[in-house]
Amino acid sequence: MTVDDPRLHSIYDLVVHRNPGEDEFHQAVREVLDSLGPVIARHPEYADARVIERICEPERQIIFRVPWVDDSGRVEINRGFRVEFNSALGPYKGGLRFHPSVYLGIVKFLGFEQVFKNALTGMPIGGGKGGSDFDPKGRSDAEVMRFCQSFMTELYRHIGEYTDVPAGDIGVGGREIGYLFGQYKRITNRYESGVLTGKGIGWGGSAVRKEATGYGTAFFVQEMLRERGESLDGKKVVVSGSGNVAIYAVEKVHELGGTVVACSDSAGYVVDEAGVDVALLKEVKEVERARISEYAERRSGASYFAGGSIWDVPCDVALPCATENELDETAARTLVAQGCTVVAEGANMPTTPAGVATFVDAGVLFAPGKAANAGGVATSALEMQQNASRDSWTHDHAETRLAEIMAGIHARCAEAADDYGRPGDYVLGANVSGFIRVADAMLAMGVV
Ligand code: NDP
Ligand code: 2IT
Repeated sequence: MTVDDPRLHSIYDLVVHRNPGEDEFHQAVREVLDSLGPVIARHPEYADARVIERICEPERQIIFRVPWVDDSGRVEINRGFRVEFNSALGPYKGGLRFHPSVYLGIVKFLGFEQVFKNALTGMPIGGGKGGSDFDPKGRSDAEVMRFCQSFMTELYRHIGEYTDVPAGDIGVGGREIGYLFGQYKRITNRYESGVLTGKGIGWGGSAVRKEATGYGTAFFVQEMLRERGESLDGKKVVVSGSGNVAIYAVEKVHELGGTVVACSDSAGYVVDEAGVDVALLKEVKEVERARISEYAERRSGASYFAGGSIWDVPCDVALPCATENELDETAARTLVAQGCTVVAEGANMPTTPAGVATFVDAGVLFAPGKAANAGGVATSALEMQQNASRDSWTHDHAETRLAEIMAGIHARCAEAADDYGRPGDYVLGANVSGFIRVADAMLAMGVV
């Protein structure tokens, strides 16, 4: 992959220079700039107004101290972040990640991706992301609550239903959103439902938000396969991770006729040729918050592999749903050699650039995260709609909307790829389509 246009090359060099050491951010920028050469050739007005340089610079970056007290009475100090990347299309929108690996470069890569992903949904949402290097693993509910309360004690002044609307990401699910919302409400004395998404269904949350990212990824795969006159029926699928996105990707793949034969966590993976038992997976991961090894212990016929690579398991369809750069060139070659023909990213940037190139060269149908995992944020936007109108939709209605939105995203990617002479190139299609929507709004609003 190359940033071939000299103007794009110099923008990329500037991003690297101005954001030293932020490797994941550089990678995310490069992946988008690699697609934009033909766009600025056709639309010089974007380059003239320096839209790309502006898009690469976050509108606002907030870094703050998060002090809290653990169960033993020890004072802990974490670092909190919120990067408000782009508000051309709507309030900043994007998740919060709590994981020890979080630093500014991770939050900026996620925020940057979010801008284009959110544009691709066709909904009125800008892009942002936040989080902390707090590690929720092994922490009690009371510790997680105190951490969330301290985090919100700073964050509340920066967010709002018309300003910035956080949600979940790695390490942030319904429990954390509950604690965060409770503290926001307490500090502001406002029951402002639309300030956070991923809330519980009984207090302002949307049906299907919890399931939406994983379901959406499966729907996107279905759309890609339909182009080839195929379906998920009878397909063998491998899903990495076993968190929110992975669990519901497994569930929907099964409903659509595929069989998920392996999933993982950061310690290892399980193979279950009979098909992953979703009820047991939910019990182990959502209820008990235990390790995936526990699944294999309780399920006859399943095996656990400590460490190793889940991508060694042969499959027709691979869905990386854990974290960034989890699928490298070696893994991509193994997948292709063993007959994998479809890859859709449930996670954000899980495939390395060399991995993506391997898939593209091999003619694999490859869906980038900003298209394939956009169902989560799209359903967050549906939650915002319901909150704004004080309404609450049924599960079936929300799921129908999600399926329509994923079909729309697929169509936008496919049309942009066709338009730019690269049919079937979902990477180009997603980047170009998302970029044009943001860039046109920025042009209309002047130099701001
Ligand atoms: P969860 O915290 O629910 O689950 C994360 C899963 O990925 C766990 O199985 C975890 O294993 C594994 N994982 C996390 N970090 C690593 C790592 N460094 N190495 C190996 N495995 C790891 O998060 P989500 O399911 O919500 O998020 C998964 C991915 O999907 C992320 O890339 C996220 O940005 C993306 N995403 C999430 C959306 C959402 O709505 N939640 C929407 C769109 C994208 P372990 O438990 O061992 O840490
Ligand atoms: O990466 C993502 O799109 C998310 N973590 C979901 C963001 C959201 O606002 O629902």
